[in-house]
Amino acid sequence: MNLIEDTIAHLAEHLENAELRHEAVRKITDEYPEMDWDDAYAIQDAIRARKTARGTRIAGLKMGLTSFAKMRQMGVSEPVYGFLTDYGACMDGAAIDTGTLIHPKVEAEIAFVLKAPLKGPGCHIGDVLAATDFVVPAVEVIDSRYENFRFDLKSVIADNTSSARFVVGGTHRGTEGLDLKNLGVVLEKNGEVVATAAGAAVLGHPANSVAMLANMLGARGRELPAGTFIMTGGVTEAIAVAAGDSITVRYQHLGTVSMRFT
Ligand code: OOG
Ligand code: MG
Repeated sequence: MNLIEDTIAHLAEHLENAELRHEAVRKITDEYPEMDWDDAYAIQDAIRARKTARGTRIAGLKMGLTSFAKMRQMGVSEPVYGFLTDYGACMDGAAIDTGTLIHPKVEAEIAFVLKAPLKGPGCHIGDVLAATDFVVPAVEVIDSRYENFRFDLKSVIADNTSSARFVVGGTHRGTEGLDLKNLGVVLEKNGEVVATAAGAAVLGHPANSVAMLANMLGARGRELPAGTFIMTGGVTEAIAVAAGDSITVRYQHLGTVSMRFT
């Protein structure tokens, strides 16, 4: 760690205020270039602590930048993780108010719910499949608190990996007999197909994303408890949305997830 406790607390307040006021700020590494990975996750943890102290419940965890499409889009090279909040959860078909967001984008994702805990290091795809209760389609609405979504990895980790809203829909299924690698995903904006992908876009298989999360948390002495809801990361690049847009994502074997923006 290179930042002192006061600076971590100050940056957590700064970034959380940007979220709550829906006002973009400059990426924090501009002012604190010495910030390291532990500092970045410490700021994210401090934002989480601010929220839980106010009564917010943590709804799950998310991996981000797990696909080449996303890494290319954002110009970064490694996955990151963050948390999901209860107030971020939206119903399938929901109207999402863009007035509470800065510059939202949507991402088609495959989410996992665990029936057994997972703890890294050494967690692999087999452990994940054995510990999975079911998978369910989900769309993440990301909203970087940084101007023009311009950030580096440390800044985006501190900003809770742009987490804002998420919509769970479709049908849930066990992984038995479900080919998650070849599972097709079609993203439509206002009735037009704007992105397509298969599950393998995420680290070769979306379960690898959960394994990587368990290993990243394991390195920090944490585990994934049974029952955890995990979003594995966008299978395509993120698609910008504005008031008036409607989004439908069709998942092979898992149904559809829809929302509109007002
Ligand atoms: C960071 C969050 C990326 C994903 O699914 O890849 C993410 C960002 O691109 O703003 O959630
Ligand atoms: Mg995402």
